Amino acid sequence: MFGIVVDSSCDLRSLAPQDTALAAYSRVPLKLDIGETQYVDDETLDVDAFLEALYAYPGKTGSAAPSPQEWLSAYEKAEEVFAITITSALSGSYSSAMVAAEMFRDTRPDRKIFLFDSKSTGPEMILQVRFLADGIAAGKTFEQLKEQLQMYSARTHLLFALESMDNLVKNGRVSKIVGKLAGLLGIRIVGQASREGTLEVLHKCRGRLTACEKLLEEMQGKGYSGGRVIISHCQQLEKATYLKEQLQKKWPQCSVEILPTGGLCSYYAERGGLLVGYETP
Ligand code: X90
Repeated sequence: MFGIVVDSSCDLRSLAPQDTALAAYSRVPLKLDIGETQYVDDETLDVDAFLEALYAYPGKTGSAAPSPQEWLSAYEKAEEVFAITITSALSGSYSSAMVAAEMFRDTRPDRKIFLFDSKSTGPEMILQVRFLADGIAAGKTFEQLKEQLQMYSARTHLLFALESMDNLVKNGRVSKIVGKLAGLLGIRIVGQASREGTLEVLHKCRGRLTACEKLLEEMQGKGYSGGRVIISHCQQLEKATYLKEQLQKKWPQCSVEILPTGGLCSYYAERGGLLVGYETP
């Protein structure tokens, strides 16, 4: 059995029904802290209630990466394992997954594991999961998939539009100077996951639709031409839908999937945030 293991920064809660028999999909949860209360970012987390509690709380909040033990238990569920993590530039999730991979290789020499740093998060990770699921369905081997995933990831990208960067700044994931930009009323930040897996600001936008227009412009500028798109949104379905419509106007055949952000991406992208994962040829 193949295993696809991600951390909960990947917003996909489960595989498509036709793929569940082909691969065991596990999502290793990060933890979210609002004061003394800890929320486990798994499929049972009520994200809307979590956001309510978050914005009502004046004190310290934060996140924590999964432990190696949690990664290891997920690896154990399959024989040939692909593990994909949130960018190692912003989280300790990859290091934990790496420690676990070493333990897995020691204790299960008969099995296989490939650990991959997505240098990204959210919907770009979903593209990579879908790529693996499609490859498994097509009968590819572990070795083929390992090589092809690395090639594929050069063609996947992540853009985002954020209305606030408070939680990113407070937790030291972006510099205060960068974060200040998003604090101003009505200013939205459009940016991308850089090649190194850091958060890179591209534009400061004012106005309701400008951020969406900028996202579309960026995608085209980077060579988007009708490939697969996945949009995750934090209470921003309207704009996600608008973006989908604009994409389908220009590329009627393109596949655009919309889904809500999980706990981790909701915490950092915040209310109104949009994350866009897309493929280029
Ligand atoms: O280990 C931990 O506690 C988790 C830390 C995660 C920090 C960053 C999460 C970003 C989530 C925000 C916009 C997209 C930024 C993409 C940069 C690669 C989403």
